Amino acid sequence: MKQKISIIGVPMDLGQMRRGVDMGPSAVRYADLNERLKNLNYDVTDEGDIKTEIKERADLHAHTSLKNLEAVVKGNERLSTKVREVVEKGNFPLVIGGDHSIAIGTLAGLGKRANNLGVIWYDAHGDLNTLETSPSGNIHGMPLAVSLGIGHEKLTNIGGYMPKLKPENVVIIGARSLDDGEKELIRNKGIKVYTMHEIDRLGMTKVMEETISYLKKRTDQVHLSLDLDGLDPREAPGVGTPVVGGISYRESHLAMEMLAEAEFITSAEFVEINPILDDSNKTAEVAVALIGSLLGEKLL
Ligand code: 6HN
Ligand code: MN
Ligand code: MN
Ligand code: MN
Repeated sequence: MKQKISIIGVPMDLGQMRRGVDMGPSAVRYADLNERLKNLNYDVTDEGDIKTEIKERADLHAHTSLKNLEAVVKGNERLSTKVREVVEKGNFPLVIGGDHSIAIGTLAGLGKRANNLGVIWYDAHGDLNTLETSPSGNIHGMPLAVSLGIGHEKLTNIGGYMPKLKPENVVIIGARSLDDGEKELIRNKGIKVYTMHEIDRLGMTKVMEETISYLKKRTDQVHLSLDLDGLDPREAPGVGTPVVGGISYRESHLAMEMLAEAEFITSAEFVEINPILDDSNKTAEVAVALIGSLLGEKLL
């Protein structure tokens, strides 16, 4: 029997300042996520959307320069509880965003159950900023640091414990835009990173082989946190912080297939899908295709 999948939508847009990313879960559902998974013979439950605050009522002028701190904390607490429930039922959590600040809640929900949680962070960015190093104050640039226990305590304590992750259990793939403070954190913590340079040099096959064997040695569960801006904006234009020179659709498809073959991923999230910035619904369609490959879709 195949594992049951629980889809969790998170219409969060308060981790950054562009409108529209809260419509990501709808765009992905519209691109037939459910049907795609049912065709793979999964038993799928759509858990609906996590309640998030709306921008007008958000605390834009909170006491810190972290934007919308209280509202981001609230949404992520709810998400964390939901993810924990889904994991306790034995289902595979498939979280659809929303901006990348939601990784804080997802990882908080997962980390309680895993002894040694691993993460693949597929992204143009490191998302390793803190209030001190952030150029924007946007929390979607901080979730990986927060999950390592670095950052504002209201964020690092979501789920009631910290840290959620060990730095040696993280692999970043696709990085091509890192702020100075993020570079320093990567060096100090010894976080494994495949920048676009390594992807170009080694090829995606080698990058994924190395990533899988690295994480297999040290973790008991592996979460995939896939930011659509990891892909090249020509192929995934519907994102709020595009960076040229990204991972191709083919490389991403291959990466997902290799993860499927290794039967390695125990939870996943697909984030930063913004249909307002998209070319038709292309980016959501790319996300659904990648989810299909990740969950075992094959041509023959
Ligand atoms: N994302 N490093 C920039 C910042 O504002 O901290 C961009 C972050 C983008 C975050 O795409 O998930
Ligand atoms: Mn990101
Ligand atoms: Mn990004
Ligand atoms: Mn293929």
